[in-house]
Amino acid sequence: MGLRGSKQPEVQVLLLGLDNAGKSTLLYKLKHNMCVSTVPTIGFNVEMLEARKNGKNIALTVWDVGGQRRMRDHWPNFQNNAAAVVFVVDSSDLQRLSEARRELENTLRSDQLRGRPLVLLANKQDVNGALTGTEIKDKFNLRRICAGRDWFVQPCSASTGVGVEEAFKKVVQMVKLPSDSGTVKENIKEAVHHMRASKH
Ligand SMILES: Nc1nc2c(ncn2[C@@H]2O[C@H](COP(=O)(O)OP(=O)(O)OP(=O)(O)O)[C@@H](O)[C@H]2O)c(=O)[nH]1
Ligand SMILES: [Mg+2]
Repeated sequence: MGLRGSKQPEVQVLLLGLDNAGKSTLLYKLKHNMCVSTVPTIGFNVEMLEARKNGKNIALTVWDVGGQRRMRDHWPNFQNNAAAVVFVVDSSDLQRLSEARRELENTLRSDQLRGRPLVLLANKQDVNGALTGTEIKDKFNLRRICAGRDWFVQPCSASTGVGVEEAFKKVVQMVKLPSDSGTVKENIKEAVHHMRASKH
């Protein structure tokens, strides 16, 4: 059972990317259809979103983990049970593209994420000079680094909402329903435990 006691299938989606990429903005746009003003995430945010897949209602638990360098050490703690990865890139921050690519490559090397689909969001398309989805795909060499998994690149703007719904639909389409992935409450407890433990 999930947080609300529902019996609908539940999948965990991991939202990753460098700090300032727009992950939290995207999460709240999806959840409330609002552009909320965010602060850098220390720790994580988690929200449940509902969708329909194969004629069933499903719940997507979306984990938005802080992207600052010191937060990235915690990313592996969230990979267990992740059915899909959404990696958000600030397409207008050309100086940090190689850093973003490195972090994505590291993430995709994880055994726990083997074969999990990837949706790469080329975010901040509303900013002048932002690279297109195709340019990001080529710069990240996605065809090579995503061998063995389904992947898709979606240009979007988490601020304006353009492309956000399409991204969500793509995640729902690509994700596989789990047989059993534990409960959200257990997973939150586990994530908090890992973060507390790492402070000592
Ligand atoms: N122009 C523009 N700004 C955006 C967009 N998405 C997010 N931002 C801005 O980028 C900044 C960072 O957004 P966040 O959503 O907090 O970034 P984050 O990825 O959650 O960052 P961390 O929590 O540090 O990992 C904020 O000022 C947002 O308003 C977008 O699509 N376009
Ligand atoms: Mg954030």
